[in-house]
Amino acid sequence: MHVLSIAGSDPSSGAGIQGDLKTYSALGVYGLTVVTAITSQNTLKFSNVEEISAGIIKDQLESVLSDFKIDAIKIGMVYSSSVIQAIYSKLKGKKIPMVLDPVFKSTTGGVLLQTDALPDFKRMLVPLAFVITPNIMEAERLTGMRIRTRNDVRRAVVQIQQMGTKNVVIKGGHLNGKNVTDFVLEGTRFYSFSGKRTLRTNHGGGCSFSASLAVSLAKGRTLSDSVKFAKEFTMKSIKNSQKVGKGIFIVKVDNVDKIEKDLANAITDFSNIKNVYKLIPECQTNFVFSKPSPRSLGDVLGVSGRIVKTGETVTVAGSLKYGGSKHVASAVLEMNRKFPNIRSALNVKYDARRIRKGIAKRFSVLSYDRIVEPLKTKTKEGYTISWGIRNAIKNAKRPPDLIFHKGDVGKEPMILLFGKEPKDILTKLAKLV
Ligand code: PXL
Repeated sequence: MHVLSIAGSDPSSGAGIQGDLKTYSALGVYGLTVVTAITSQNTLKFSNVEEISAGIIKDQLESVLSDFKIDAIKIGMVYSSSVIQAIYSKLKGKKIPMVLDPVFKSTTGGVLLQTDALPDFKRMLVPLAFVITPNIMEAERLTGMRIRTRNDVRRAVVQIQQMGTKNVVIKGGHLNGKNVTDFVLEGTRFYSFSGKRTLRTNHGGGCSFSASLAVSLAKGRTLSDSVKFAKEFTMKSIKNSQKVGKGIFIVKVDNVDKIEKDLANAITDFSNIKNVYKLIPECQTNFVFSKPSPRSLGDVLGVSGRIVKTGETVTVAGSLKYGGSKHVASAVLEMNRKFPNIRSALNVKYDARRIRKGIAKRFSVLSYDRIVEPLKTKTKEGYTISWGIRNAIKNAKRPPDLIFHKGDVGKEPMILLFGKEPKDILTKLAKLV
């Protein structure tokens, strides 16, 4: 998964390009960057800024757009009309979901958008955006309205949407109240999310919100799920913010879901194995990781569209979802009942040489025979694998590393690898190939 940030450089690494990259790493996606301006600032003061020329902005965009499949774009600090026009010329007509974060002023007071650039910002960038994410002050500048009440917000989101964006999120942190409410206009639906206020002036919160929102949209989640996710991610990063320099605190981003981060990293490593396509069976591959003590498929994270063979490479089709896998996840559920430490599994193409290698490496190797499966489970979709695993481990004293079966009429033989975490499975796999 690749997410592109078009934003300014912040040498204190709390916000801007550097902050975005930290968010992308924390969430297990690959971050690409196009730098629009270089600021000089620290946690005490904003001292200077210089924009990047339109030519180099277009070249940077060309470089990333021509090489990578980009799943979402976040636009942050754009500073000048010339930068805005360069971005617009390369992105207009592109069908990539864009999150536009209107950053006008830094936490320490620096100018991040020149006053005379606001009309081009509204005219060119807002219509490109799938969603725009102003805070109250930024929404006031975009609309020219004073925003103090929920009713004001309601009028402002409509006015901003009329500038051409599909959806609007107004971050309500600067409105008075015990709670912080974020407001969403999704198409014609207006709704809000409230959460406890974290009282701490911080640097980087806005960027971590828009960057994590872009990640979630890249993964194919709905806008409302993505806003909820970004809000939780950002609240946590503000709560964990640290005094790194002498002035204001800098947010500390961390993945809300370590299970997802570990699985996403392992899938990236799996996809990069040399000749990995030879490991993919006809029914394709899934790689799953469950929560501790899973009760149902909904507790097991997997790839919703599987990892599929595409010529001599593989493609991760779909996104990581709890409940995203049926078969491999059923195997983990069954295994976990007897061996609670085992929470991850991967299926790969059957090859007798791989079984022999596993045995030679002293793996615990078990198998089951689909031919002797009772009709009762055979005819129930999704039950075969649970039956098979249950049978294979019936007399096992220690958890198996590998379980295989040799198929049945019309059923492909298969190897399943098991481990405590996804990275254990990759270690085992490396010994088989
Ligand atoms: O948080 C907004 C922001 C974005 N980009 C850069 C910044 C800031 C805030 O200081 O410096 C480069």
